[in-house]
Formats: sequence, structure tokens, C-alpha cells
Amino acid sequence: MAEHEIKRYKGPAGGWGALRSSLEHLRHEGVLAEGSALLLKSNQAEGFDCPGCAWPEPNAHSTFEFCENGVKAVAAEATSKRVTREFFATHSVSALAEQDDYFLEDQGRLTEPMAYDPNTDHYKPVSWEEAFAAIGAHLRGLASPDEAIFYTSGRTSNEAAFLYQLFVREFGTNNLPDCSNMCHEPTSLGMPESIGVGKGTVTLEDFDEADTLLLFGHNPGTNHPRMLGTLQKAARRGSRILVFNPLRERGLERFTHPQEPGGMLTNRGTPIATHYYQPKIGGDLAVALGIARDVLENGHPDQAFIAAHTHGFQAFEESVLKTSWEEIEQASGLTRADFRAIGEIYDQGKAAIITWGMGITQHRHAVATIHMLLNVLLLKGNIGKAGAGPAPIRGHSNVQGDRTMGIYEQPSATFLDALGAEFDFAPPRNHGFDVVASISAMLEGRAKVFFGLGGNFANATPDTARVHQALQKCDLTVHVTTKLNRSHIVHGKAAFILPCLGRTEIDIQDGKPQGVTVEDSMSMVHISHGIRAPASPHLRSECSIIAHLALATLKESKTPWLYLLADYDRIRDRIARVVVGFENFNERVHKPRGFHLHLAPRSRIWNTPTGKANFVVHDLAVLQASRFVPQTNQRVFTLMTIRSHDQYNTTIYGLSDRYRGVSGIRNVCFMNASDIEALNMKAGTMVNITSHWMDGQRTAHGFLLVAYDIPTGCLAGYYPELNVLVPLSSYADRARTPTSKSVAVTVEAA
Ligand SMILES: Nc1nc2c(c(=O)[nH]1)N[C@H]1C(S)=C(S)[C@@H](COP(=O)(O)OP(=O)(O)OC[C@H]3O[C@@H](n4cnc5c(=O)[nH]c(N)nc54)[C@H](O)[C@@H]3O)O[C@H]1N2
Ligand SMILES: Nc1nc2c(c(=O)[nH]1)N[C@H]1C(S)=C(S)[C@@H](COP(=O)(O)OP(=O)(O)OC[C@H]3O[C@@H](n4cnc5c(=O)[nH]c(N)nc54)[C@H](O)[C@@H]3O)O[C@H]1N2
Ligand SMILES: [Mo]
Repeated sequence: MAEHEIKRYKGPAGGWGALRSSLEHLRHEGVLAEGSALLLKSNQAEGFDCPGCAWPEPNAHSTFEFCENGVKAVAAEATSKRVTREFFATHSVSALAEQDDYFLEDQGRLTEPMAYDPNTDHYKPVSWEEAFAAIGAHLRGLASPDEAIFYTSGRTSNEAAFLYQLFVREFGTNNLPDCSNMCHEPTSLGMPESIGVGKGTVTLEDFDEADTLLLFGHNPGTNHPRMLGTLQKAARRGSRILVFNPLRERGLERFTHPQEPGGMLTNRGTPIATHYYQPKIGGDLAVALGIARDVLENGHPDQAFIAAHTHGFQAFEESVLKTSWEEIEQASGLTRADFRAIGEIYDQGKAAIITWGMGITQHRHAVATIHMLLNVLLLKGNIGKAGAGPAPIRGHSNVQGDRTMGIYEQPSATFLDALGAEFDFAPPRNHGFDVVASISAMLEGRAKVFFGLGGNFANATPDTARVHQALQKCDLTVHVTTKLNRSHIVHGKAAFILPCLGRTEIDIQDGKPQGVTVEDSMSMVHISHGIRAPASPHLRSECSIIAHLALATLKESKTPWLYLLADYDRIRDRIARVVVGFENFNERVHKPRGFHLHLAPRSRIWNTPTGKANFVVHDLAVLQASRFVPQTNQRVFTLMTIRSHDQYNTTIYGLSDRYRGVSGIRNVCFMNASDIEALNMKAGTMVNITSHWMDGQRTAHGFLLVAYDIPTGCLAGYYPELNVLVPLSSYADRARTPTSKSVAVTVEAA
């Protein structure tokens, strides 16, 4: 085992540590000299959209906003390291399978298309034309288009996403699973039932006007660090910032802005959370219910708003008031006194925003929890006014845009009608596979081709062993990708790696540089221009790869693929005619900073069946139903799988989870000190973790116990190492998001 250190981190988030770490990463990727020029161009009106997170960029100013993890994301793409044909000639695929995920991605950027050769067990160079012809022939040879699966990860631009779903639907299937299925699907499903739209309704400006912020289940210091600047401003203004997170996350406690010389000198940082609550894992539904109950009992619900704009208040009130405080305390892990304090702050605030992330969505009862968070907002009229509303914090930089462009296995009839009319074909109408259904279909042989536009399906998905089996059963796997990852190593009988341009790189079509567009977490759509020379002259843009694949596959298509490809404005003109809200797309997006998509709830217009914003009733019985109780004499814990500070999803940048004080190791298991004692173990003991589910047990071997400030009965460890424990059939009700934050486990000495 590598040298590791566990040592409490005492400083604020950000500060010198962030600067130091950024420089180390630029150096490691061999782009230190180029780094600062590059970074100055990220998230600027004229530059490229940061491939890191989906947090919006400030509207008014155009100075560079520093972000440590943004630097890592850019450095990872801009790396000077290359994977060449010699690399593949040296390493057989079986040999690569022995390497860890850090090694695979750390080899650098892929440089030319490769095809798997079963005779030698090596990837071999292949020309683009041969690759397209082979994949096209394969797809045409399937018994049904539904035997192919077309996955998308959330970095894909709007233009590429739009062409891709068009290609897939002309081919004849709606099998368009995406990373959203594992991420904010419960948000996209739950929100429309409450307020008629599946996206956050606030803008960045609203954060400047809110006096109360309730942050549920996300870790901005690591996963959307630019949010800390926004939170710092709010804290300095005197806003109440209430955090709900089982872990004490440093970024939510104190922050030093690396661009503030004064703060950097003292390095004490600004306190962020005014109140920090540590509910039990999965206890948020009870937390929201408790807040609602306190406001109903002691506060002042916004009766005028409720009467004019909502439906179902009475039933909601009855249901909340009949839930006893004992039940609420038990289910949430907070006390009656906590709820009185929270209730009073929330009741007295003039404008409140509620944010949430994976700590809310990756549970069986995720949709119900999201309804309850919205109920809390509705109770005080905190929606459709300045400084108030729901703000789900999305993950990938364009995951929201991809869905807007039609990357969805359950497209609406309205969308399909518009698409079919514009491109003169009959889109398939039956719903396709989501991520979980895709895996089952591959395992059962109902799907035979897996195509991934970005991402790392083999490692991002739950139940790793089964997923690997599923991919290996395929006749063909294809990955459009920038870097080598596990999904290329765990391959089908035939396999292709198609290397593409990243967002930082100049994309030339027909002699002219092209821009692509993205939509951030707050529905701002803007354009992104690459500024660097491509990592290799053989790379193609995602749009180009899709257009050529469409030509090689669809013999009857009436779509002018090459004409559209030659100028992305032409793709945008088509998007403008198909996707609601994108009228005059080119005109609006070519303005500096782009435009904001209209969201009806901002004007208190509710596109729901009742025509009102709906209170949706859930009681705590939902929680009982969602808990799996294994037959075992051992102590059962709830495990959440989370991100370290040094990774981007399945991309491992390094072994330092700085704010949690862990370095040199990723196989850790965070546990409350009293639980460690009760198990008769010690911090530093190596343990095996076994998950329990209806279909049996799964074990992850060799994890270091770390004593941590986490509620008793709760555990945390890192994704993707712990994905082996997440059962394929354990997912959010209706939304089918794997329950990566609530796995029933037992722990034994290794
Ligand atoms: N640098 C970096 N940036 C990223 C990513 C990355 O991997 N690295 N990933 C991107 C993506 S795709 C996404 S979706 C986002 C993810 O960003 P987050 O939503 O922050 O994701 P996680 O790291 O999984 O963290 C979940 C947080 O929720 C808490 N939590 C877990 N269970 C519960 C619960 O039951 N209740 C409550 N209240 N809290 C809980 C955990 O303690 C942790 O702080 O970040 C995006 N940005
Ligand atoms: N246990 C557990 N599992 C989880 C989660 C969790 O919290 N716990 N989180 C879930 C979430 S929120 C998400 S979003 C998914 C993420 O799932 P994915 O989106 O599938 O995974 P990533 O790790 O983001 O994908 C990384 C790969 O994308 C490729 N890539 C990078 N940039 C580009 C580009 O510009 N173009 C192309 N074509 N490829 C590119 C690189 O090859 C890189 O290896 O994982 C989910 N899985
Ligand atoms: Mo995500």
C-alpha cells in the first residue's frame, strides 16, 4: 500500500492550499507555462466554458474567477501527455486491465482512432473511414435498432447532443440513457409535478438578494468551488446560511478567496454556514417535513401566495401536523430545538433559496424529498420573486443542456413531433432504456451494441461486476472520448476508441473555427470557443464524428449532415426550430454571455395539470419503505459513496482529499469514533465492507477505517471504488437513479 496520512485539516477551504494544488496539477500535466494564459480564457465571454462543473459564471464582470478544481479539469484536458499507437502496441488490453484507473487516464490524450484486434489482444490504429463503415455496418445488421444503446455524458455540447439524438432517432430507437439518470433524474422528474418545470428557477443574481440559504446534500468546496465566492458574498451580507449535511464539509464552514490578497494574508477565511446541521443519511425528507411543521405551528405561512398560487395545501397541512415530533426527530437525526431554530430563521427570512445535490437525489425516496423541499418553499411563497426559489446544483458542465436538446429515453410526443417535422422522418415513439435498464438489457442479451458519447460507463454505474459482464457480452462497444478509461478496457467483441476534441481546443470546420453552446445549472445558454491547438491532428469534433457516423449508418436519411456540420450556426438554426425556448438561437447566443431560458415559475405561471404550484403530500412511511433491512446479527450501517477533492467523477486526479484530511489513499471508510469503538476496532484498522440486498451480498475488500465527524450509523467512502457495493436493482422510486448514497452495509476486519 502507498504511504498515506490521515490528519485533520484545520485551514479554510480555498486559500494557499488551492493555489499550491493548482500549480502542482499544471506541472504534473506538463502545462505549467501555458496554464495561466489558458485559465484566463475559461468562462470568459470570448473563451471556452470550463469543462468542470455547471455552476454559472457571473454576468457582469469579466475578470478571471479562480477555481482549483476548474484548473484541474482544464489541466487534465490540456495535458502534454499523449497515448499513441506505440502505447497500444506496447500494452495489450489484458495488461492494461491490470492497471488502476489513475494510470489509465494519466497516460494523456488519445491521438487517433483505434480498433480492438482479438487476435493480438491489442488496440490497433484504424482510419476514421474504416471505423465509421464498420460501426455503421454493425448497426445496420442488428435485428432491431432497440438492440443498440447510445449513452451520453454531460460534457457534450448542445450542438453535438442535438445531432446525436437526431442520428439515434433516425436510426430508430430512443435508447438514449445519460449520466443524468445517475445524477439529477429525481430533480427532473419531481420538480415538474410540483411547479411545472424540471430545472432550478433562480439565477446567480437571486443569490445576491436572498437573505436565507438552505443548502442540502452537496459539497461546493470540492464539486462547484466557484459557488464558494457566491456564498462568501452572501455570508458577508449577513445572510443566514443553513447547511444540512451528515459530514462537516470544510468548504461549507470557512473559505478564503484565493484572489483576495487581504484574506490570503491572514488565511483564517470567512465563515460560510451560520448554522450547520448533520442529519442522518437519507434524513432530509424528515428535515424538510420538520421545517414545514415548525412554520405551520409557530410561523406565518404566506397565506396570500398559498391561496392564489397553490393547490393541495390543506391535505399537506393535515399530513404534516399529524406527524409527531418524535417521529420527525427519529427519522431526521435533528432535535425539536433544532427545528425551532431553523423554523424561526426560515419563517423570518424575506427571500430564501434551497439548493441540493447528490446527497438528496441518490436515495430511494429522492423524488419525495425533492417534493418536500419544494413544499417548504411554497409554504412561504419563496418562488417567483427576487432572491428566492429552488436551485438544484447540476454536475457536468452541460448535463442540463443535453437534456434540453433531447438526450432523454422518454421524450415527449411534442418534442418528437417537432423533430420529425423538421427532419422529415417518423421518430420512434416507444420509450428507450435508461442507465439501469441498459445494463439489464446488455446482461440479458437484448442489447448488443453500446455506444458512449463521452463518460465512463464501466466505472460510473452501480454494481461494477455486473456492468463489466454486461459490456463484455456486447458484440460491439464504441467510445467517443478524450482519454483512456476503464470502459475501453472492459470492451465488447469488437471495440472502437474514437478520440475527439475537448472543449478547450479549436474546432475548425470548412476552414472556419466553430463555437459550441452549453446551458448551465441556472439555464444560461452561452457559446464556448476553443483556444488551443488540438492534442493531435487526427482528432475530430463530436459533431463531426456523429455526422459521419450518421452518413455511414443511415442510408435513407434526408438530413444534410455535412451541410450542417460545415457551420454550427446551421445546427443552431435547426435547434431553434425544434426546441422550445431557442427561438432566434444564433442571434441571442452570439451576444456576449448569451441568454437566459425563460422559466414560467419565475413569473408565477405554473404549467402543471392543476394550473397551480402543487403541494405534494408524503409522510414518513416513505422512509420506512425505502429502508432495506438485511437478515444479519451484525450492526447494519448506511453508506454514502461520495467524491474526494481530487477527482472528477471517475477521473482520479490524485490521492489527496485535502479538506477531509486524507492523503495517499482512496480506499477509506469514514466512521463515527463511537461506532469504531462499539465494533471493537480502531481507526487505522483495515476492513471489508459488505452490502446487503434482496439478491445477495457484495463485498469491497481492504478499506482503512477513518474516525470522522459523521452521525453514528452512517458511513462514507469514495465513488467509484465503492460502486461494487451498489446493487443494480436499488434505485430511486420512479426516477431509477441508483441509490449511491444509501447502501445497507456491514463492516468486518479485513
Ligand atoms: N471537482 C469535481 N467537481 C465536480 C465533480 C467531481 O467529481 N469533481 N462531479 C460533478 C458532478 S457530475 C456532480 S453530480 C456534482 C456532484 O456534487 P455533489 O452533489 O456535492 O456530490 P458528492 O460528492 O457525491 O457529495 C454529496 C454531498 O452530499 C452529502 N450527503 C450524502 N448523503 C447525504 C444525505 O442523505 N443527506 C444530506 N443532506 N447530505 C448527504 C455528502 O456528505 C457530500 O457532502 O459535482 C460536479 N462537479
Ligand atoms: N457510487 C456512485 N456512483 C456514481 C455517482 C456517485 O455519487 N456515487 N455519481 C453519478 C453521477 S452524479 C454522474 S454524473 C456519473 C458520471 O458518469 P460519466 O459522465 O459517465 O463519467 P465521467 O467520469 O464524468 O467520465 C469521464 C470520461 O469522460 C471522457 N471525457 C472527458 N471530456 C470529454 C469530452 O470533452 N468529450 C468526450 N467525448 N469525452 C470526454 C474522458 O474519457 C473521461 O475518462 O456517475 C454517477 N455514478
Ligand atoms: Mo452528476
